[in-house]
Amino acid sequence: MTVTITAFESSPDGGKGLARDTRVRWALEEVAQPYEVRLVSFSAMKEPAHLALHPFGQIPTYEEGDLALFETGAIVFHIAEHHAGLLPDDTEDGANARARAITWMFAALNTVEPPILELANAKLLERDKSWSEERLPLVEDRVRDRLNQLSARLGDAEWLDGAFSAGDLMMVHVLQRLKPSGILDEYPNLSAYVARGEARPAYKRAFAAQLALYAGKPSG
Ligand code: GTB
Repeated sequence: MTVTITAFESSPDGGKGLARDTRVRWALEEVAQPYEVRLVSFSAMKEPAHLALHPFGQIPTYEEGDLALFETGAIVFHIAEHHAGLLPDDTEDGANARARAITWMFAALNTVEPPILELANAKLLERDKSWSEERLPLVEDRVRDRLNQLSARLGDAEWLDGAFSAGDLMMVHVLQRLKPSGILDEYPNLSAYVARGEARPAYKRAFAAQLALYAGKPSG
């Protein structure tokens, strides 16, 4: 059945892979599933047709036959559950490892991503406020608190828990958002972890696909 995802018609990052359709593309590439992309403008995202798919008027969405999903966590989990390659097998031996990989997906989205988004918003939306300069170091330190903990857990391991999983996919994409801040460079093992994710052929294909849409075009 054809899978169709939505992405920005015009991406604010000009194709640096930071918009969240990249993590869905990456998951589909990891499990070798073809997909189509429907591009949506910022105004179309807030119109009834798109709101029926995504109640918050965002991208990405995922359609497959009768199924329509939103939220990248749910979408990547769905892909991982239905195709081999992103989660350990649900066998007696693999069940615990599978549960731990899913835990890392939630940790990426619920524990690591929020302070990173807070930093992105502080830089993007609050720079002109009188209190911005005073607040920014506090927000940056909240990111560092999480990265200190994540870095300690990862240590010199290749991936978060054994083989590469949907948990790593999600964590790497969440951490990428920090690159412009320079904070990731303070953590050599996390920088190397992100680089390992980016070196995966599936990631490269996903990145190239979104770059091909936006490179050289004015960002929206
Ligand atoms: N929790 C949702 C999920 O994980 O699916 C969040 C989805 C979301 O934030 N979507 C954003 C969106 O549609 C695009 S990815 N925004 C439009 C809106 O809310 O009106 C966020 C994003 C956008 C741009 C960059 N960038 O240019 O660097 C990075 C990330």
